[in-house]
Amino acid sequence: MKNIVYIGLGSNIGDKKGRLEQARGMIAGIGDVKIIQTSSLYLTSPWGNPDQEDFINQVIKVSTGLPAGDLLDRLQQIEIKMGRQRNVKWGPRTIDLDILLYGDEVIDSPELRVPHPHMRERLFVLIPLREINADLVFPDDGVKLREVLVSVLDREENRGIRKI
Ligand code: PH2
Ligand code: MG
Ligand code: MG
Repeated sequence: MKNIVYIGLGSNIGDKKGRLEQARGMIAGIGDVKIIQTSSLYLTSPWGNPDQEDFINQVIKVSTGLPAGDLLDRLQQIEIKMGRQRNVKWGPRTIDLDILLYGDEVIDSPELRVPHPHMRERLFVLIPLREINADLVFPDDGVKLREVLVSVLDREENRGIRKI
């Protein structure tokens, strides 16, 4: 069975755009993963830790038969191959690949939480996701993406996100 999975991509070191392109190529190269749709690229202010460069973010939609844990392993292998160091929380990164949504599954394990626990607060996830699926409904609480976006947009004065 194939699942529809949304993956968030982010980079804020060096050739950010090139790294996202390389990461998409490597994701497409994972056996049993097919990229179905990609959002635009967005230049975004750093969230969580303001003392770092702006990010480039994107969301992609893939179809895969891999279980979530296996997909997570493969994405982490790509992060490592691309020179990702895990040190500073919310700090700079060459590449960050986050599973945002995995079909309708709700996962709460030490390795992986889906829906991604911070995605509802982050315009750099919500806006590209809306570009791909404006009718999306969160599988855990049944809230609509468009409703979440209205309240986050209401709250954020400095939106710090622009399409590039
Ligand atoms: N990722 C983080 C922390 N802060 N800020 C932006 N704008 N984009 C990100 O992808 C991002 C962040 C941790 O994963
Ligand atoms: Mg992240
Ligand atoms: Mg991550």
